[in-house]
Formats: sequence, structure tokens, C-alpha cells
Amino acid sequence: MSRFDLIIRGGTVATASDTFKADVAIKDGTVAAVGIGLDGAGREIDAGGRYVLPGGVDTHAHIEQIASNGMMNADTFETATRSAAFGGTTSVICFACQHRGDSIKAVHEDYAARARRGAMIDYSFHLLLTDPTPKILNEELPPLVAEGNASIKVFMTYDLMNVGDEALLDVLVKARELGALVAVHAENNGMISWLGKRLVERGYTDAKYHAVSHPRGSEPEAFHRLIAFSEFIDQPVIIYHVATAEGAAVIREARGRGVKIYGETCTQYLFLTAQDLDRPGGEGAKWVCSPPLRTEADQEALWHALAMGDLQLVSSDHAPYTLDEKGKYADGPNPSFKKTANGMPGLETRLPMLFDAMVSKGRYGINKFVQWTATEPARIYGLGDRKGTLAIGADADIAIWDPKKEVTLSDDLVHDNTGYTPFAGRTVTGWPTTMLRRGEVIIENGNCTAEPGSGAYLPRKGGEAARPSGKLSPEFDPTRNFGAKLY
Ligand code: DUC
Ligand code: ZN
Ligand code: ZN
Repeated sequence: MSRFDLIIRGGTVATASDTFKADVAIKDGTVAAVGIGLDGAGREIDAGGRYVLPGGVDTHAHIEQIASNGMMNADTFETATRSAAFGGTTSVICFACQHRGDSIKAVHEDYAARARRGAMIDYSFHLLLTDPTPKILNEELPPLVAEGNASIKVFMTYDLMNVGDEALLDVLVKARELGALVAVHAENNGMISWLGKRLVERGYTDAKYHAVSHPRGSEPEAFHRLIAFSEFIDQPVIIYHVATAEGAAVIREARGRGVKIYGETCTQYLFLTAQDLDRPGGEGAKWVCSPPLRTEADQEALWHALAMGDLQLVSSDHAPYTLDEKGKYADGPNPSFKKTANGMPGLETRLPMLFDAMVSKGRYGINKFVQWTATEPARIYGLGDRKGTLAIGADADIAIWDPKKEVTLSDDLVHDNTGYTPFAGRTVTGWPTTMLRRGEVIIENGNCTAEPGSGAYLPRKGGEAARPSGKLSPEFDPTRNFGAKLY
């Protein structure tokens, strides 16, 4: 019997901290050895001239998700996870999305059944709550978190999704009790709703006005409020898809004061701007996402915020809609931005876009690339013991990148179900040519060999990121609140 199942020979291994030439040996789906001159495997892959990296971890993707208007998004677990694998990603955290009146237990069971049927990479769920009633919070949520769904997402905007201030406090205090991280879409609902109506009344309905309809100030306002709540309850939160310089500055200020919060940005906010929405006809609908695309100055501010550690990770916020009446054009070929499905595909292009900018063009380099796209997302969401790095004993989720391969992104190149990529026409250098998931080669020579349903469910505990800081606000501190016990 061979000592190892597989050796990846002669590549350049990179983690969030180191880059070195080594062989990587795999046994029973995990990394068994990293060294020079390893031998004794049934199979070898020659990785000479290529990078050997941990598979990407994308912690924000909407898969087979039903929107509040009943619209199913474009991807199934099979199509979304296949496209993720082609783009270098081997783990994904998506949503079990409750709509008002739904049981989150039933919703989770439904998403879990779909994922068991289709997923080709490993997956986990955030519990997305739009209706956090006492029954949901006290009866349904605790067993779901204990089973391994240790993150809760809420919205501060969207009329049918946002939870309002008091319910947000209810969610934070329950998450504190259960040890779950809270992830928040933080924009001011009133500002968006008010300006959206004003634009539509005056006939400004083209896609480009979507970018206007979310005032820049809606981000920092909501971030301030959310951070005040997070400090008040002493419950860490992660702020999703930070898109503005002002939003990033609010996070920096809070972290500078020692508040335990985290921030995510997404590929599109680093590479696209509001100008991309300004297309003739209805084409701009492809770039409608929330929060909207901003400016080049914001892109610079977001890169800087990542470099400073104010933001810790880059996700895709893959939110796929087809370019037809079932998706972006449900309101007709030139839809009002108010009636255009929010979101764009990105599971497959996240890593190639970032690799090109960070590794091929040299912006921050390969270790930061691994850190922001694999290691930190895994650590923050409680997957760090198995995913996001190349370490002995970790799952052998490995992306072998050809750093010289040039690819021009196009609509027919990507494997998701939307039929387009918002990055079409861009040429990137560097591509993940061979992918392993728990030691099994699933992408090779342009083919995916993973079976639908072969992705494994990843139970997660809240971990260090979700742990309260211990700095009690005066209202919760019995030494300062006349002895009241409020937790
Ligand atoms: N928020 C998301 O996080 N994803 C898609 C749309 C949205 O508003
Ligand atoms: Zn969001
Ligand atoms: Zn999202």
C-alpha cells in the first residue's frame, strides 16, 4: 500500500504567511506531508511552474435562493458550485433564507436537501432571518446554531427583508447567547426608499439611477447604528459588502477604538464602478447590485482598508439572475431599476480577478491573496481547522494555479446559469487549472469530474470571531446598572 494517495510535486506553495517550493502529499483527503523530495504515492501531479494554493473559501453566495418577490435565482447548487470549482473555490457558505412567516427550521431543511442533491464543493449555511419572532429566536434557532449553522444574517434595508432596530437588538442578544456571528447588510432603508421614489416619480428609471438611489451616506449611517448596537449588546458583527470609502472609515474608527467587528468587501466593488451601469437599452441591469457600484476612489479606499486590516476578506456575493423574463428582465427589456433583481454572478471570477490584480500585477502579492480569499474567511466563520490553508491535517482542498495562463473573460466562459459575467472583456493572467477537493481531483484539463451531491456539509461553530469582547456596556454591567441582570 502506498504511503500517500497523491503527491503534488515541485510547485510553489503559498499560504497567508509563506511562499516556498515544496511537494504536498495527500492521504485520506487531508494534507499528510509538505516537504522536499516526498515519495510513495499512487499518483503524482507535476506542479512545476505553478502555484499550489489552498482552495478558495467564498463566504457570501446566494445559491438556489428565493427572493422576497418569489423569484428563484438562476443557479442550482450544482451549477453554482461547479462554477465555483472552475474558478478556484472549494468551500462556500450560502444562505438558508427565511421570508416573513416562514419557519427557519423548514427553510433550512429545504436548502439543505437541495445542497445534498447538487453541491460539488463543500458548503455551509448562514441562517438569514427576516422575521425573528420569539418562537423563531427561542425555539427554532438554538438547535440550528448548535448543529453547526453558527452565523445569522439580517438586513437593515429592503422593505420586505429589513428587521428594524428592535428586532436587530433581539437578534444580537440571541446570537450572543448562542455563540453565533451576525452578518449584516447595512444600509439606511429610509434614505434608499425615499430617494428611489423621487427618482422614479421624475422618470429616472434606467439602471444607472440605481447607483444614485442608494445615497452614499446610507452606508455610514447604518454602519454607525449597527456598530452602536454591537457595542451595546457586546456581540461581534461582520458588515457585508462594504462599498464606500466612508463606510470603510466608520469601520476603521470603530476597530481603532477596540470594537470587535469585521468587514467584507466583494470583487465587484474593487473592479467595477457606477459607470458600468450606464449602458444603452436595458443592458445596465447586469450591473445592478446592492449596495451599488461606486467610484474608482472608493475602490482605492477599499484596497487600502483591506491592507490595513479594517476589512478582512473579499467574497463574491454571487447573486445570479438570468438575462430574461425569469431574472433581470422580469419587468421587460428595459426594466426600472426599482424592479430589477439585485445582484450579479461572481463565484467563478472572484479569484481570477483578484489573482490577476494581486499576484500577476503585484498589488499586495500572493500571501495577501490567500489571506483575503481563503484563510481569513475560513477563520472568521469557524472553518479554520479544516479549510483556508495548506497545513498538515487540513482538508486537501487545493488549487493549482498556472500564473502565466491568460484568459479573456467572456459570457460563454463561465459555468454558472446566468449566461453572463460582469467582467466580460477583461483579460486576466493566472488561472486555476487543477482543483482538488478533499484530495480528489475535481477539475483537470478543463473538465469537472465531481458528482452532484459529492460536496460535504460543513458544520461550523461560532469560534473566536463570534465571541463577545467582554467589554460590557454600562447598561448591561451589574456593577454600573444598579445590579440589574439583563443578559
Ligand atoms: N445583498 C446581498 O447581500 N446580496 C444580493 C443583494 C443584496 O442586497
Ligand atoms: Zn446584502
Ligand atoms: Zn449577498
